[in-house]
Amino acid sequence: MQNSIVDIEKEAFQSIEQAQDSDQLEQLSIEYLGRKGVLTKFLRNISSLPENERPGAGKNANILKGKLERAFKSAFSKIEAATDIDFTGIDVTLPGRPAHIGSLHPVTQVTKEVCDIFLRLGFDIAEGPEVETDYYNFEALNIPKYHPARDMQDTFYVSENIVLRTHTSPSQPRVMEKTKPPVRIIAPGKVFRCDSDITHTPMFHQVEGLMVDENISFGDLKGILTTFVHQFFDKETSLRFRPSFFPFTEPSAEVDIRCVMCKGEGCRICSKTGWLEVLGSGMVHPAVFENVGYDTDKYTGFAFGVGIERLAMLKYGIDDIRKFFENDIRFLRQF
Ligand code: 2NL
Repeated sequence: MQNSIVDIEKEAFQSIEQAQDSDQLEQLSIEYLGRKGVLTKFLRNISSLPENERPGAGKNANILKGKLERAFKSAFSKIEAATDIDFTGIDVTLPGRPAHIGSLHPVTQVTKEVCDIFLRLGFDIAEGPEVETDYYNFEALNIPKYHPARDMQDTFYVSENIVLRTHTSPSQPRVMEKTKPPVRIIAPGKVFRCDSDITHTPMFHQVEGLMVDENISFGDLKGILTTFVHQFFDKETSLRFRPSFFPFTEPSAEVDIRCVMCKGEGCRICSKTGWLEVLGSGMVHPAVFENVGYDTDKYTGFAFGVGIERLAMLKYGIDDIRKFFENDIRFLRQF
């Protein structure tokens, strides 16, 4: 009987070693450790041994039982690991899966393009908070208390004196308060208005610009904005400066460009006028300079604002502003 436990051990370990897969191992484990297994039978037969052999045989059989349990466990995990790295199913001659390379959102691309043009002209970038005080969003810019733009119908109010900025202009008095002229800055970013239809989304993007120094004239405004339009669209694009009104500039001018679609013939895009409105601009109102402590006898300046989505729509021929914010990958992949 003592011999036979040694035989069982030898045989079992040999079989475990030779097992090819987990099914064979499973079978073996039933054969040795199962209810009717070799080891179970051996333990049951112990009572038929001479009395003095019984304790030793029982102990040895139980030791072997533990050994086999551990051996099966490790053999199972070895086989499992080997099956995991089974390279036989891979056809190395197949072409690789293409990596989908993302791209910048068209609004981001156009913002960068506009900023790059002004950076080359010597402007710095000024950024400010999207949640702004009533003071910087309206008061500092000479927008009077009962101006329609301050209405709750048009502006998102966070509290009585805090709004979601309706333009990026507030970044500019923030800079002027801290910096003496000359100042040449552009303020890109998100702006918010209570408005939503084919041409308006409650959030959109703007770039505003400001240039302040001694002797800055309307001629500088025309020169800089003409350079900008020629670089952004093309050198052949004509511009038209049309009188307008903004509370923060005087005089003010709307800047139109020759229609990029019909070149002035008149089409759906330009409502048959041959012109497209692209920028608002003007000479900074002296009240704005007084608010930031600039000497209005010494300094003059011009400012302008441009909508990024509108520029992108004109450049790429996009007809609905809402496409920018639907996150439709088929639309975004085109840029
Ligand atoms: C538009 C009009 C404009 C400005 C923005 C500005 C900023 C300061 C002082 C004076 Cl700090 N003006 N910004 C001036 C004229 C027009 O934007 O139609 N934007 C899309």
